[in-house]
Amino acid sequence: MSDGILVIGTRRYSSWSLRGWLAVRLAGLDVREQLIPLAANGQTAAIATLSPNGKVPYLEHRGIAVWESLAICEYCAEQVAGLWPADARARAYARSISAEMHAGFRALRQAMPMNTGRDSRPLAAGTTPDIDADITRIDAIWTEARLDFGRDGPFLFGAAFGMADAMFAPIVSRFLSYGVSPSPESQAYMTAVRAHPLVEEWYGLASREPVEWQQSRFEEIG
Ligand SMILES: N[C@@H](CCC(=O)N[C@@H](CS)C(=O)NCC(=O)O)C(=O)O
Repeated sequence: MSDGILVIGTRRYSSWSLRGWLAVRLAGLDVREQLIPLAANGQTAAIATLSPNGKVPYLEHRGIAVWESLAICEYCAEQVAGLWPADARARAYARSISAEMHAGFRALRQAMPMNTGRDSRPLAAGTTPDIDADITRIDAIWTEARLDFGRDGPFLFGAAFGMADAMFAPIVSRFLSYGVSPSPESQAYMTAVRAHPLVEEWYGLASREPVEWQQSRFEEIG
């Protein structure tokens, strides 16, 4: 018998689910996964009956309910040590960029929705100044974190893939599938994130989802 349940949406598209799922797996929580295919209108009725905010990811662990991906990351980081950096300055930076991710980059997220099955190609319509500003800021975050805190490994804070990496993993996915080419430092980071076993597992599971779950609003982006 497991300790609870993690509710997620279609793996191919649900970037917030990926963040919550990575957090839960990094913490090693023993929870059952319930996957609810996302509805084309963005208001999936079955999610509304389970999750307080009507969105995924949603976690119930030992009777405790947690929603919002960043809150799930914090809850998971309370369960095992090491998922935020040990050093206070690095930890403050990791939390700040994770909160910035949770709250922002709207132009990029809207124009380039996560689609793990998309063949890598730039947006046919090109980018806008707002999208470019998001890309520039993310590139700066990754580069600064890698150079300041991450020198002993391939991830933002070094050798261990942690909560900040979980928060940015869907951005890595977007950059890869929409042909975004940031700095060489950021590109090396993207390669490392994509190759992480948990990210690889997510992509593998996503690739085996029924084709009926695919949505034209995501698949037909040029
Ligand atoms: N701020 C929320 C965002 C969660 C979110 O928007 N999830 C989307 C899927 S990626 C969702 O559940 N949408 C409702 C739906 O598609 O029915 C979080 O961080 O968890």
